[in-house]
Amino acid sequence: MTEEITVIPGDGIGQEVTPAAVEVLEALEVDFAFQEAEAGDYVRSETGEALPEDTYDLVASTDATLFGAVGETAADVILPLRDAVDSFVNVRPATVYPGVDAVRPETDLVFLRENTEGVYSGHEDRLSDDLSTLTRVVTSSASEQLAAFACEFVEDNGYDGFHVAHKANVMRETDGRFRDSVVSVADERGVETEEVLMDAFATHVCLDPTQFDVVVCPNLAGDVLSDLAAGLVGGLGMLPSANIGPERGLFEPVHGSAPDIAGEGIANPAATIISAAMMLEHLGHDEEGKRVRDAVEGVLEDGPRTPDLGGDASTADVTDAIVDRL
Ligand code: GGG
Repeated sequence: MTEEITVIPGDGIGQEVTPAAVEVLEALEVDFAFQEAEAGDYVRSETGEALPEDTYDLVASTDATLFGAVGETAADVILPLRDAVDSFVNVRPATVYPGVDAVRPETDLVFLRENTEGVYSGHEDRLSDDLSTLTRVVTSSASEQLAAFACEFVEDNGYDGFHVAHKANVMRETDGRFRDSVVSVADERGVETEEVLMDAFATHVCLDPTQFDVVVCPNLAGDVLSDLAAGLVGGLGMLPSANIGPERGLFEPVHGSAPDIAGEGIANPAATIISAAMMLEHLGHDEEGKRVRDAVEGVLEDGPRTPDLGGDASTADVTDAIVDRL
C-alpha cells in the first residue's frame, strides 16, 4: 500500500531538517508517495497568504503530513494545519537519548497538549490604542476528548496514570472546566490522575523530572512547558511531536524556524527524524519506526553531532550517518 505523505518544509531550518527526514524515510522499504507543499513566511511575502488553499487541501486528504517549521506566520499556518487533520492532541515526548549531554539525564516524560483551543484559538482584538484583549476558549468536549486519548495512552504504554497541569486557582472558569472535564473522564475510566499547578510544575520538573511521566496540559501551557523540558534533555533539537486526529496526523519538530542558524546547514535533524518515526508508527509501520529510532539513537551515541549537541557536524553529516545505519 502506498502511503501518501504531504511534506511542508516551511521556513528557516525547516528547509534543512525536513528534506533530511524525507531522505531517512526514502531509505526504508515502505512505499511512500511524497508531495511537497508550501507554507510559511516566505510564501506570504511572495503571495500575500502564508497557507495556500492547495496546501490545506493536501494536508486534509493525504495519509499524513511531515512539517518543518514556520516563523512569524505560526498562527496562520500551524493552527489551520492542525485543524486540517482535526488534531485534538499534540503528543510531545521529552526524553534523553544515550550520549546526549542533558541538564537532567533522568528526564523521560510525555506531554499531551490540548491542540484546538485555549488562548491559541485566535480570538484576539485591538479595542483601542491602549487596549488589546484575548478570549480564552475551553470546552468540556475538547477537554474530554483529550482525556479519553490520555487514558488510552497510559493504558497502552503501561503508565499508572497521568498528571493534569493547570492554573485553576487563578483561571477558575476556564482551567477549572479543563481540570474537571479531564479528571472526570479519567475517574470514569479508572485511570489515576494527580493535579499540579503549571507554575509549580515548571519548578518541580527542573528539580526532579522523575516525578512525572505523562502530563496533560492546556494548549499554551503544553507549548511552553515542553520547550522548558527540551532544555532538560539537550535542547529544542531533540523534541519531536505528533498532532493526532481521528483519521490522520501531522508530524513536526517542536522547534521553530531558528533564523539565527538558518542557511548554515548545521541544524540538528534529530527532532524531525524522530517525528518521522512517530509518523511511521502512527501509520502502522512500527518496525520501521523502531529502525529509525535505533539509527538516531546510535548516531547520537557515537556518531557525528551538530553544534547544539557540542559537535561540529553538519545536518547532512548526521543524516548520512543515520541513513548508513538503516
Ligand atoms: N515546528 C513547528 C514550528 O514552527 N513551531 C514554532 C511555533 O511557534 N509553534 C507553536 C505551536 O506549536 O503551537
